[in-house]
Amino acid sequence: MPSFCAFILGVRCASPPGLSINSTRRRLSGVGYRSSPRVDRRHCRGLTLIEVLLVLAILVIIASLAVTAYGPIQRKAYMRAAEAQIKAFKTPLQAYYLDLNCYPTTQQGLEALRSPPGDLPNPAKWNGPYLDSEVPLDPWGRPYQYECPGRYNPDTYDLWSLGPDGQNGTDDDIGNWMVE
Ligand SMILES: [Ca+2]
Repeated sequence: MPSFCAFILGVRCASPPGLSINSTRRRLSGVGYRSSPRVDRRHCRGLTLIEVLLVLAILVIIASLAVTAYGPIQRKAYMRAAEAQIKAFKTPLQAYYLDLNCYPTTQQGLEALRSPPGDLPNPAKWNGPYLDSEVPLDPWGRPYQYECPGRYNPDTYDLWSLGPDGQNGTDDDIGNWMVE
């Protein structure tokens, strides 16, 4: 029966002639027996275990390298996706502005693009929804932050993602004042 290491590595670990049943019979009968290099079966078993451990170690190293390389790539892709989403908010917010002559207030938030806020002075001017689907979350699954008037854009609004760390006001925040 091929050993487990042979199965993993595709190497046939053939039983040496000196260890087969037929050769043992021939050895006992003295017929057809030809001396052959002695093979230590314990050596084969020990090598098998080492090979298995080596393969497992290599797989662990490859997996860790893949995770290490994938992390920054995914982070960059998420940040670009957040930038694209923030830019995409600009069109519906401008449409809202054209209808109501103002942007949604901080309290009304981005939900004002989906359903008319209850405190609109003239609800008939609301001609939405201005988004085809629910207000999207950022690539990390958190709501986009919105303030109007903005701290960075006092004449319009600030719209930003908390970024990878999920904390507000840190260096990885992604705001419309950065991407527009
Ligand atoms: Ca942040």
